[in-house]
Amino acid sequence: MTDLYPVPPAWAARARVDAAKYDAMYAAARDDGEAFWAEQARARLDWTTPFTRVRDVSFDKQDFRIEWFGDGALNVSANCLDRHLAARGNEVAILWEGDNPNEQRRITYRQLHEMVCRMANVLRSYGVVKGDRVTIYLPMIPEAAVAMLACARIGAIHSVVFGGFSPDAIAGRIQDCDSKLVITADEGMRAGKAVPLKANVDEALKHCTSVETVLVIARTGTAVPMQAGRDVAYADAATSASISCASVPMSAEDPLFILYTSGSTGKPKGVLHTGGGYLLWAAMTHELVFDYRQGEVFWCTADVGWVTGHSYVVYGPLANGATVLMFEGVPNWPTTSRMWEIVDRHQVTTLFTAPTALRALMREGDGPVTRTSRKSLKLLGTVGEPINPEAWRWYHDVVGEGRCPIVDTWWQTETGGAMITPLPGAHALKPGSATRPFFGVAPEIVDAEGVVQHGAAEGNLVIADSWPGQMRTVYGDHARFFETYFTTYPGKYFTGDGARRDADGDYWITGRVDDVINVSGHRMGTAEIESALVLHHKVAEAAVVGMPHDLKGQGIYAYVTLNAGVEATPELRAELVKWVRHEIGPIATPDVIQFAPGLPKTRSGKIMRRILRKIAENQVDALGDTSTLADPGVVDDLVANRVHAA
Ligand code: 6R9
Repeated sequence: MTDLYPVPPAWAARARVDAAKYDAMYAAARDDGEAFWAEQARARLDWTTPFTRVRDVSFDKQDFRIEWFGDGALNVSANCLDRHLAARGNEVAILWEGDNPNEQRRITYRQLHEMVCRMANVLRSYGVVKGDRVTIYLPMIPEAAVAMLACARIGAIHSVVFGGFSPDAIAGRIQDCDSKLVITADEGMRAGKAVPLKANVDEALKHCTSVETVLVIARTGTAVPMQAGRDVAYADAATSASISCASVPMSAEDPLFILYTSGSTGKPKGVLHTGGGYLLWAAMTHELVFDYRQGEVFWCTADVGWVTGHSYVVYGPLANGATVLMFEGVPNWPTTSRMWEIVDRHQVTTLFTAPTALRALMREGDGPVTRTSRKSLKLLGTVGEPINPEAWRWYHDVVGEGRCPIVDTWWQTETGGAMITPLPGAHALKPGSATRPFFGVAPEIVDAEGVVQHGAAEGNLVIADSWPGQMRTVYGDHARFFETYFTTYPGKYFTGDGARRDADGDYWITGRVDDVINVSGHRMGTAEIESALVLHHKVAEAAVVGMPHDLKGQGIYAYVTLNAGVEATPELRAELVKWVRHEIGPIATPDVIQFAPGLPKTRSGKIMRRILRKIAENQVDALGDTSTLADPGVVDDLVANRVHAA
């Protein structure tokens, strides 16, 4: 039997959306989407040119297009800043806490506006114009938000690269979109250790020809090598820059940003979002999913290098004039109470974090939590991976003392914002279920052939129609966009996730059904890790699959075939782990490397990952039919030499 946590009566009474209103709004968005979205877009955003067309969408190959509010114009930065100045200019936009708990900054909307205008002027002075790409490689400091909004202000397209990525990963992301300018910092700080951001950029740029300028923000103040003619200390450039900068009106369908994310094949793809529909989705979901009220302190722990940081640290909250908490450090440093101390220090009302962080903190016991107050909290949220019911209950009972509903938000880089999620005043909660679709979201469960399943069912999750926050293309490869998302089940957007719908109509996400693994809430393509491994001169072939992992959700299990004559040693195993960290970044660290003389292949040479997955999961009795393999004998060796994770 599933636990059911009904809507607390106080929430039903005060929330923006209660059960009846959810039903009415869901029906309105479904039955007359044009009117529903026109009203939302007018009410929530300021347009410099009002739109007359609401949507123009076809998921079919012949006339494939996705356009929302296409003849309207607006500026995203003006929507996040300028329009709040009159009423809320002196209220705090960003409350920042550094890695070091003694470092705090409070930035009002007026100050943020000035910082953004100044940086926008600096970007302009280095020749950045509308449509240019700017890569942002920064730690979690307010300047990361400033940089994003400065790009948006002048119509440049930002591509934020997570500060944990390696020089090679940065280089690939710069080359793919031909960035003209990079914004970075001397160093970042995490758990008391410096991260050499500028040095990583220097290394990356050895392989990039498009970059003309590198702006370096002084985070730690350490001296870093500066290349004459290319590198500029941001502080120097900013002193002479004006704090006023008119925002450029942009078509609603002009690109706002590119964010690279892993898929099942090839290199990470540049997910492209445009200004109008994306901002509407981020703002509306932020307000309604979290029932945000003016004056509350909203804390999303995601790094701005991920989509969650884009939508719920920067764009959604700032479009709503919210106060966001931005945290530079990690949840368990200097103490395992750090998260809860931050909640108390800044009177956080809403905490939005990832199951992997909760599992790690849960392991420390209740003490680090219960020695803090947490009275300010009213709502909790999770995102990034399925949450196991045990972690859900701990979050609910211990962190939230049973007072705070949990919104388990399912969505993707591609969707722009939350898609399937409870609304706290409307939906009874079930630990592990993302419950119901947001307004305008039409989820369907289909079988392998694409047949729509009704009632209680399990299968693949597709979305049958467009929503404003949907990605518009893969940067530079529109064919890949169509191919990746709209060909598996023609006429529908395929999420890559599996899901179950229970008899009440609630959705349970069961995880990826493609070759994407979810490590600590971070998406990794198995293909990316495989290509990193085979780059090593001793490796002939590699196959990577996910394995269950108590803390990370999924771990990385790599099968490696060495070149002839190379000896399989523990040293080589350690070297390969280091190699992958170096090629991609620490988040791609393999948990297990198993040396395999051969991989299970079909006669046509295709690796049968199903078998490799089962071995990694230690389900060696459930390997299924292996008779179609070219050499069934390899399986025995793989099973006999299975490596147990440390
Ligand atoms: C926002 C974000 C997307 C993938 C997605 C799914 C998994 C995200 C989830 C969840 C179960 C949730 N995922 N939220 N699975 N329950 N609440 O995480 O974007 O990095 O693109 O990852 O994450 O598998 O397909 P992204």
